Amino acid sequence: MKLLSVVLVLLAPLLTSCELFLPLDCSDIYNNDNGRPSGVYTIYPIGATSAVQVYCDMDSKGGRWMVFQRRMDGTVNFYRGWDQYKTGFGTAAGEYWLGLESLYHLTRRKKCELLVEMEDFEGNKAFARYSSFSINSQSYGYKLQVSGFSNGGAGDSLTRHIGMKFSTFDNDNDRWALGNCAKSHMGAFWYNTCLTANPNGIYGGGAQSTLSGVGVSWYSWKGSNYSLKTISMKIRPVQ
Ligand SMILES: [Ca+2]
Repeated sequence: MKLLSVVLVLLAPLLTSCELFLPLDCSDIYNNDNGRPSGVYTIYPIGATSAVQVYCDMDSKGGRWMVFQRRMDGTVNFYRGWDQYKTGFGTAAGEYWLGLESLYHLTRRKKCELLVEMEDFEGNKAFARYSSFSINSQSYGYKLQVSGFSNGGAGDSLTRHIGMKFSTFDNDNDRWALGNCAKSHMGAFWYNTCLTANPNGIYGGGAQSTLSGVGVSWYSWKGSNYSLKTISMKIRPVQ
């Protein structure tokens, strides 16, 4: 007991002088040092024990963006079940899904905006932006709330998904009574009956009829038969 007290007394100044910096998101990292480049950082979306690596985009449209979904080369399998979409998978330096639980906590604490950037195999780029983005807790099926669309050439493929719960092949919360959108479109998303966007679909090369309806798609830009080269979904607090 005496030894413990001595240790605590010795540690006390050390603990306070360290003043641990535990960023909640990429915006905290940027605001702490706005010279930090885009790249992989550790954030703590649900407190000190919730360390998770994410890709921070410090360049696009003012930076501070935290990527929660990214496809770029097809190296990660996105056809996964509920538990994986809840906790996240993939690697922050490449393709990944942050996880619905972290996303819920991040969008609950701060009012966030959403940027969806995409690229086709011909080198064309486009984006869609939404001034407000949040999701509800798991008990509400991580229901999607998004509004305030502005067009960066990609068009609006998310509005049809507003108010939808998240669905995976093993947890059908969509509005299609006769089937499971996650299964028929080989992805996981806030499916309605069923979709106008499938960012977590099967990665493939562009306009392939074999991937019709199951590819990585954003209908208002390239239609349902085109599987995009890249797509990323990123959020930041509204300042
Ligand atoms: Ca269904």
